[in-house]
Amino acid sequence: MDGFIREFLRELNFGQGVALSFSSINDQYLALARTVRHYLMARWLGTLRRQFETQAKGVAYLSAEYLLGRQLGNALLATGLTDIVEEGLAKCGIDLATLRAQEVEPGLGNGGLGRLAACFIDSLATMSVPCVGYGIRYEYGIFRQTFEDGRQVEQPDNWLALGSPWEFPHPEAAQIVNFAGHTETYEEDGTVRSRWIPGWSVQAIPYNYMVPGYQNGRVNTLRLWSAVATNAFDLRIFNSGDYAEAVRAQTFAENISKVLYPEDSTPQGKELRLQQQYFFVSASIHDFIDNVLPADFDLTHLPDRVIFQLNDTHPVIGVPELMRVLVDEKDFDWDDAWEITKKCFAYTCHTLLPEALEVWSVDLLGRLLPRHLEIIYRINDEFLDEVRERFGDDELRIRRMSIIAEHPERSVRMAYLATVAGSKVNGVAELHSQLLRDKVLPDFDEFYPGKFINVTNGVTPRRFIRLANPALSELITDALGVGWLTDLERLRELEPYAEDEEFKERFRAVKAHNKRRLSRVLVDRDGTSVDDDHLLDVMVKRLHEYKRQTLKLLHIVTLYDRITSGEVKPADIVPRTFIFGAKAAPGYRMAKEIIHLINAVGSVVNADPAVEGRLKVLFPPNYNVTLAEKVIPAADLSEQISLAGKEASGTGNMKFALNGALTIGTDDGANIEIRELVGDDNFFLFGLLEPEVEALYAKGYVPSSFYESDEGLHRAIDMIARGTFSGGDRGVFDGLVSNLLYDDRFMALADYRAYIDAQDEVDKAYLDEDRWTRSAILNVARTGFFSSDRSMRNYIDRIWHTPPSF
Ligand code: KOT
Repeated sequence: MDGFIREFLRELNFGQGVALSFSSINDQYLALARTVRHYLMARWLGTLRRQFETQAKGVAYLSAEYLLGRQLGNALLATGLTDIVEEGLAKCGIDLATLRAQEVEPGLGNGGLGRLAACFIDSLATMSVPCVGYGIRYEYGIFRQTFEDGRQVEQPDNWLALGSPWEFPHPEAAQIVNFAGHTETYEEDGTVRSRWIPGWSVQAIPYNYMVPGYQNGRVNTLRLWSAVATNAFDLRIFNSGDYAEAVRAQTFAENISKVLYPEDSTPQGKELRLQQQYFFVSASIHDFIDNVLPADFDLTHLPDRVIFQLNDTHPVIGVPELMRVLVDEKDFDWDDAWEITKKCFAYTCHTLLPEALEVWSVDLLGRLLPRHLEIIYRINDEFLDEVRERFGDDELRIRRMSIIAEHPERSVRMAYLATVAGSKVNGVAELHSQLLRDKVLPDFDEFYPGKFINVTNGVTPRRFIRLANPALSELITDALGVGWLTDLERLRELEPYAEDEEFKERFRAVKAHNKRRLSRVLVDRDGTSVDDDHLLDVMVKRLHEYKRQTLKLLHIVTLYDRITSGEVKPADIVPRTFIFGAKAAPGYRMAKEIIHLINAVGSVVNADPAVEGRLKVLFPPNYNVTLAEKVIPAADLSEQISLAGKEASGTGNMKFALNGALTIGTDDGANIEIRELVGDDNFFLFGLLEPEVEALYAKGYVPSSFYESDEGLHRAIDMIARGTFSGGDRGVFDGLVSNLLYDDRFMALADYRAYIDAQDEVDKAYLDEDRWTRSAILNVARTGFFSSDRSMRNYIDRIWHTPPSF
């Protein structure tokens, strides 16, 4: 420990340039972070050296998003230094928790997709599998959400402002990324070839981040790219003397990595977004070839050294990029290049929503990446020839399967390109993978037998159990001993403890402790709190109509109606605190109205003395990974209520179950697998099944008919429409109410009654404390399957074939 104190003080004095007695919390945090990263450095260098020596095959995970969460706690856990550091700091009069709270989390993702990438790289490091994560170092991550009069307001997330001790810039390893210009043909050895004359370029500067394995001496790398103007820009400008133009050009280049697009599952097709995608993918592929492979490497063997995993379609432009590198830069024959490329990519699809499937207009793509468009056309021509060979001139089928869509405008279907190029295509939960094959890409499934597989998502137990829930972790370790954190199926051994009175008592104490901890956090950040004796009912996820936050609201309004109408006495209802956490895409109007309504209902319900404090609605702004780590361990009830067939998987659902919350959920995404594992008695299922949803759409869904025929629903909607939550103003939520009554694309009204009935069952179950605790323990014991270590094992065995390399 003395060694630690010495190093910490040295960082503070010589790194930060301040004496302990004059240092700010931020000084102390930065010095501590740098001290901890010193401990990881030898392991990092060792990992890189061994990787180079063994030349083992590795994963290059390509993702436009990484939602990492805070780094300090995870680094301490990985190194096993937490206790030493805590004691050492205490000797200096410093509280470790205060320094941990100083860290601003890198919010370089929107939600599930970005968080999944972070869980996956954690698991790969912990399993000693070679992996480089590639992405973008956004200067501004996901916006900081505030509320003004209950409405969402977005503030810039300046996460780098106070210094970023976890990153290592490497300007000397910059890559040049070209854009625009034109192509020209030329003749060489009697063959006509094409080459790209780019119009402009930017530099991609890599920033490396450590990805420490859990106490295994291994540290992998996350490499995020930052855009800066090229020297050519500077020179031209210097010479022209036009300083204003110089600065404008610089800004133009640097805009590429300036800000994360805050759309989740609704790509906007903006040019800057395509620039971002090509920027990081091109830099990453070149980086792998130039810096990871030895100088004399024969790229014919590239598939033996790397698999580029495409995290949804955002990096798919990497397919024509690798073709371009091989054919145009490395002189490969087209067919040979295509054989190599097909083996080097695999594609994960994360959605089914038609509006989330990315397409780029040919016009835009051709302007920004003219050579890539040519390559895509040729890939498509050859692919469609193969289709014709198999199925004859079936024009409808050709049109359906073409990578190029003709309507409403000529465009490139990125999911099709990924499917044609990928060695495997995977969905993220059983139902999702099935629907992907049956509904979204059935022609491709028929054409490529065996290409489509399922790998159900997972979450890292290091962050979401051990770090987020130390009290539960201690209880588990007391029962099972060590080792479960890297072998999560061992949680099964907890099953007998579901009948053990002493264990149950301790389990309840853990929940109560976590609720009080959350309450303190909420008091500090928002001046709100959670009551000890309330059932804590939580819905935290992006705001999206398909996720149906509105259905949750209809439940709350119904309970409120039961009280205010005198139907039930407050004392006779189970007291509940509802917590919402949700950001809406800034341009998504309906989502923003729903946020406004949640806050409006909260204001009225929380302030109404008739409720006698039995219901409470909290909506802490700016839900992020840091808040998730406090909210999830405190929850009793996990709301996973998307319309069946719409949520690809969900990963929040897994985090709640692993932390001993019971789920109320539809038959959707990974909920299905959770329910199969925990058993029907320990899960509150409700709602239409996916085929029933399809049948109802087909028959013609009339939401107002449900409103007409269900009194509770009628009354709840009328309360909103009448202005109960808007000071009597009927106009405020009119758009939302009309949408529910006349459109309701995600069938909230159709599922209302089933949902209310299931919630009434929840109340009954909660009153039986013993039964509830038993179910909660069984949820923990039976959901070890959802470790991202298991997901990674599936990818390794079935897609990547990248064994551990020690
Ligand atoms: C975003 C843009 C385009 C296509 C898909 C997305 C997307 C999907 N973003 N997040 N997702 C979520 O990914 C999670 C991880 O697989 C899933 O658990 C979740 O259901 C998706 O909605």
